Amino acid sequence: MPPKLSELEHIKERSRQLRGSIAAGLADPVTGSISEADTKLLKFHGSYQQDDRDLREERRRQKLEPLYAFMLRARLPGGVVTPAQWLVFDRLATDYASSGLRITTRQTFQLHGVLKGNLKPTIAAIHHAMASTIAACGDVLRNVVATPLPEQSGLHAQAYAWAAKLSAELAPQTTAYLELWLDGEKLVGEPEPEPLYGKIYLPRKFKIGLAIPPLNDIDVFAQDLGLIAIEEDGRLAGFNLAIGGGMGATHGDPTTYPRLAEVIGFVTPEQLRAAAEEVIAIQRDWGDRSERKHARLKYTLDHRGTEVFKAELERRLGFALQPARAFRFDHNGDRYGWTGGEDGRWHLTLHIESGRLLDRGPQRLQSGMRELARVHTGDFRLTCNQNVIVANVDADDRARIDAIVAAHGMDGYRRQSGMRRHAIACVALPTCGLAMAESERYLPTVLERLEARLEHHGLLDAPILLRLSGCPNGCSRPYLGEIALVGRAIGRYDLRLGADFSGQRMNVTYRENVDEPAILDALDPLFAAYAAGREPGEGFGDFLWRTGVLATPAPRPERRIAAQVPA
Ligand code: SRM
Ligand code: SF4
Repeated sequence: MPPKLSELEHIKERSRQLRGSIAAGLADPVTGSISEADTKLLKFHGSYQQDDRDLREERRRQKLEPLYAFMLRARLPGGVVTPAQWLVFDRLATDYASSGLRITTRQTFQLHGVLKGNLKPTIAAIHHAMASTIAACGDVLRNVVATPLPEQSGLHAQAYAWAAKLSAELAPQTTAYLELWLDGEKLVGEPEPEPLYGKIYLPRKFKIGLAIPPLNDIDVFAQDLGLIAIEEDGRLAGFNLAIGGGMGATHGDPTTYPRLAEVIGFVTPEQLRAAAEEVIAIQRDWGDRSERKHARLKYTLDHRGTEVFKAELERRLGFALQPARAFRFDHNGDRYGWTGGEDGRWHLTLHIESGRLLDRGPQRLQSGMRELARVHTGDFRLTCNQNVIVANVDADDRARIDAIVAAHGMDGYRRQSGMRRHAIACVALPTCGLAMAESERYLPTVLERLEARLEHHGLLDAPILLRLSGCPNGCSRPYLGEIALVGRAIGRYDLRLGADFSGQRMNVTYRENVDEPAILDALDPLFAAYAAGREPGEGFGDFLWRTGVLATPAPRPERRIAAQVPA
């Protein structure tokens, strides 16, 4: 007997291609929310219903409904934003959102706290700015990420073009989006067919990311489908395919785990579109639709076997993948400050703590970016590390850009500790419904305390990857942090250590369910040892393995190392 489908599969099937009763729910003035089933469908349109968790208890006592509001996420392939688009997002954040603009770990913007009645004008404005929110969430191909730093301008332009193409061509086709948000014609009769997704879409979200070695700034091995661009003789020869990455896990459930993608072969640019589509299609057909916890591609692969999956892919494609080509990643994370491109243009990477663009004290990040957008003639790139690149600046404009940056307190990257520059925290409380502990709001405090210890050991400048997540879902890709805190409960975290600095080795649990004093006490002697015993250029994570601090091999698949083809 086939396994029982999860309830969400039925909701999708009944939804008439993602319509459900969303229109009626939006029009209902009695509540700030929409129905439970519609909240699931709304995700495919780029929005999550949330409520302010700081106010939950108080409102319950006052017998008020929770303070419902919506998070809205844009689809911005490759994280490229024009100055005109920036100004639209900035205005929407000012008019409708509760906490500024938020750059996400997948190179896009989120707005939080959008009230139900403001969803439609916000989505419409994003559409008119030539962007979208369709499929930014939901069981579909999500925002396609790509290395944003356009130093190798020719190669980068091609990589970006591929991200945009895959994003556009593999997006859902439903006209429900036009109908609901853009006053498109109402559907009469049967919904239009969805050639790739069918009536029930994918079993789960699906993520594609494209990296150009030696920079793994998008964490390519955390993607369901990672594309590693291969350059030969100065041109894009094609892509290695890496499949089955994913970070999510559930505490106490060993059947769920983070996993790095495995390299299975190479395709030419002409073969890429078909290969990506077929990987998605096999996952559509083979993925687990009975248990959402096991529905990502990584579980399909571990259940069926990667070789079996690859054989099916080659059968559907009608050609064999070529052997993977050599590649080498040097590091992940972003590099700050100015870098020059091959074409003589300049790019300035700015550090945005947790990606939150707000005006707070001397750091006026939202206003500063608005000023930059008013004068900048190039474009902006959002990074997967929640930062922003002011890209394609003429040499003559550098001084003017620097002045705006300094006037708004955005030049902190020049002075920050190595750890601060490489820290990522997920959103967590108060908006994330799944958060078990603080993350973004805790980052400033924990960084200060860690920096005090690092300074004591003379390590303030040491680049160390710190990642915080408010729960094990792993939105900051914490399993790829040299140090990671993964939330368990308010004030309590798993302390994980030992990832490398290039996104190719995951960390392992070092202390389970500990509070801040225990975290600092555990780290302090390790910092001391690292300061005294590190080899030139050796990362903190590598040092912990070399010196035997992390000696016990973790059970599969925690230490699975992405199959790297040595260069
Ligand atoms: Fe995530 C769910 C925020 C990147 C794995 N993620 C959520 C939700 C929507 C909570 C929910 O389902 O109710 C969070 C909304 C919080 C809020 O209030 O804004 C949320 N995820 C985020 C963002 C905003 C984190 C950030 O601080 O930037 C990132 C938005 C990305 C985007 O623009 O599309 C974000 N999430 C990620 C990543 C990182 C990545 O993709 O590179 C991961 C790990 C990679 C992966 O997918 O495996 C990630 N998010 C999850 C999961 C676990 C999925 C799983 O397979 O188990 C969930 C929970 C779920 O889907 O059930 C989740
Ligand atoms: Fe929320 Fe957990 Fe993702 Fe953080 S890691 S944003 S707490 S789902």
